[in-house]
This record gives sequence, structure tokens and C-alpha cells, in this order.
Amino acid sequence: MINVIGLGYIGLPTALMMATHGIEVVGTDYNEDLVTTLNEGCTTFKEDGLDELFQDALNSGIKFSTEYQRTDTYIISVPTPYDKFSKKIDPCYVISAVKSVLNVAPKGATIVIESTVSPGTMEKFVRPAIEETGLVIGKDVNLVHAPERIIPGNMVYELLHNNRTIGADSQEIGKKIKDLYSSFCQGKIIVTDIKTAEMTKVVENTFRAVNIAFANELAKICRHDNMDVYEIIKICNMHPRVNILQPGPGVGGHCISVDPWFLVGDYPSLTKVIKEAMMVNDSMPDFVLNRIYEVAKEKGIKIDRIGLYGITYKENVDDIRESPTLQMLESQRKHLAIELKTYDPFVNYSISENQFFDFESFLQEIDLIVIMVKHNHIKEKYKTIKNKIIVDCHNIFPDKDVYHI
Ligand code: SAJ
Repeated sequence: MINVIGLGYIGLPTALMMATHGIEVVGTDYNEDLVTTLNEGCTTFKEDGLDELFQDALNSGIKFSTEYQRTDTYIISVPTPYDKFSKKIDPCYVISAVKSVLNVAPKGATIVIESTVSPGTMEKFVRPAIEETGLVIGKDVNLVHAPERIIPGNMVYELLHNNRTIGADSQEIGKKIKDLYSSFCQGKIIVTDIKTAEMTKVVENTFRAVNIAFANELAKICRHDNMDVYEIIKICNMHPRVNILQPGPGVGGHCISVDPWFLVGDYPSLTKVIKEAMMVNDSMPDFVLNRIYEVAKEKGIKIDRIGLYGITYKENVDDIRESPTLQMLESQRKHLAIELKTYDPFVNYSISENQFFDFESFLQEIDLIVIMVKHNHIKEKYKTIKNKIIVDCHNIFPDKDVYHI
């Protein structure tokens, strides 16, 4: 039996996937409400294919509990927040989950940590937390780091098809966990050491962050001299060795906007490119805010007639963590400005002051709409907004008369 600890964005789909591939799974979370919701037969967030997977897993006998189980393999996927000032990771949830597991684990159990951690976290925090209980790693308990890699919006597909990395202290334990993931993962599974696994995960997200920053910087240069950044990127990308990403109103989510800071926090004098890139990405909500004011002024539109479409951190997900829209509203609050109106079809609870829950009412109250998130919903609604001034932050209406960032 596998006990998956932490039933959030990663733990839940992972537990479900294993359950639907012949493995006995108990999912544990200390959040009673969450466990109750799952036991009542409902999922806790929206994701393509998740509800179907959930039903299949229920039929396969998956169980959910607030209790840690006594078994030989644990998968921990709990959040790893970071300190906004020092930019260092806070491993408290990982440590606490490991300690709870140790209270019930039999001798020889393996603890797999899927949560993203900064390189060295296992060495500096997790191993000492285990050792202080008197247990010997490699004998009484085994430690593995198998960082998750799935992208919100396409998680179910990527769980099945992405390649994976397993970091272990020995080939034997690495192989055991590789076999476990092979039950459902059709990608290649590489076994390496723990520190390398930690580093690869953070480097992957840093690569993407730096490349998004490059696109964002190009957008700023092009705005300054009135050039079409999308046309330029399109042409450059026809070069066989160039593949520029897309500029946007900022970078959100709990991964790309966070993980690279772990490296900056740990290696401040060695991370010049990464730090600048992160600062470029972080500057985008303010850059777009200025752009909105510029367009509103040109068109004579009052601030209270401007609406931000999209609150989530990216398209077609309901996750709002570190979202560019929320970063923008936060910046407005700092300047004591009236908050812009907002609407998001994926957010049906109150998160900002002037938020609408009905698309039609939102449209009635605004003359300028800013496409902050390219949900499919808005792509299909061009007809309903074409009489508005549109600031399209994602170039989803390339042939229409709209403003860009
Ligand atoms: N974004 C841009 N321009 C782009 C691509 C993305 O501005 O060209 C923005 C998005 O709008 C969003 C942010 O970047 O605000 C991040 O979105 P994303 O789709 O690039 O990535 P995440 O954060 O949803 O998921 C990433 C993935 N990592 C990589 O692609 C290297 C995923 O595979 C990881 O599992 C996930 O982080 C994680 O959990 O670490």
C-alpha cells in the first residue's frame, strides 16, 4: 500500500493515478474539510480529466483519511513556501510530514518527497530531522526525492507521459521507486542522487522563468519604440535554433515565480542573470498597469470603467497563487488607488474588492477590458467584447483592432 501525504494540486492526481493502476492507495491530508470533501465524492480543484480520474480511482478503492498509515512506502507532496524577504525555502511542511510519517512507519520504509525543494534541503533539513529521532537513514528508513514535473492545465496527461527523475541514496532504493512510478508513467525514469534531483527540478523552472523574462524584456523594448513584439518573435522563431516564449502581464503560479528565487537566496553572488530575470518578470504587472492607464487616457476612459478579465495565474485553471492580476491589484493598493474591476469564470469566491461573478454584468460596467488571462472562455467571446476597448496582454486576437502590452 502507498500512503500519499498532502492531497493538493500534485498529491491528489498522483494518488488517483496510482490507484487507477492497480496500486492500493490511501491519501492522507491533515485538512479535515478537504478529506471530507473527497470522501463525499467531490474533487477539490478543477483540472482537465481530474473528475474522471477521481471516479475511476474511487471505483478502484482509493481511500482518504486524516490519519498517517503504517505501510512501507510514503509519497509526500506538501507545499514548500518561501520567505518573501530572504528568498529562502521554508521546509516546515515537509519536515512536519516526515516526522508524522516516522511516528507510524515500520522499519525499512521508504519516504519519497515529491515537493519541490531547493538543492541541499534534504541534506540540511530533512536528514537531520530524521536522524534526531535516532533512526539511521539507509537502514531504518530510506529517503528519496522524486520531484513532480506536471503542468497545471495538462496534469493528467503529463503524469502519464512526462519523463521523471528519481533521486536516491542507493541504486536499489532508486530501482524500487522507479518500478513504483513505472506502474503508470510511460515516460523515461532516470535514477540519480538526491542533490542532483533537487537541482534539476529548480533548474527546469529557472530555465523557463529566464526565457519568459527574455520575452517580457523584448515586449518592453518593442513598446518603447513602437515595434510589434509578436511579429518579431514569430519571425525569430523561424530560425532553427531560436525558440522565444511569449510575453505576458507577469508570471504567476507557485513554481516558475518562486523556485528560481531558491537559487538566488542560496547563491546570491552567483545568480546575476536569474535575479535580473525574476525582477523583469516581477515588474510586468506594473508595466501593464502603466500601459492600461496610457490607453485609458488616450481613449478618455475613466478608471472605474476598466475591467481586468482573469484572476487566475494562467489560462483554464482555477489556481490564483501569485497571479499577475493579484500582483497588479496589490500594487494599486500600495498607491491607494481604487481597485480595478475584475472577473474570472474560474473564480467564484470573493478575492478582490470590485469583483464580478457574472460576465454580462461585468461587461455592462466597463468600457475597457484587459485580457490578463487567456482562458478559452474569452477566446470564444470576442463578439461580446468587440465594442469595448481591448488591451490584449496575450495576443489572442491578433487580427483585431486591439491594444497590446
Ligand atoms: N508564461 C508566460 N509566457 C510564456 C509561458 C508562461 O508569461 O510563454 C506565464 C504563465 O502565464 C504563468 C507562468 O508563466 O503565469 C507560469 O506558467 P507555466 O505554464 O509556464 O508553468 P507552471 O508554473 O504552470 O508549471 C511549471 C512547469 N515547469 C516547466 O515548464 C519547466 C511544470 O512542468 C512544473 O511541474 C510546475 O511549474 C511546477 O510545479 O514546478
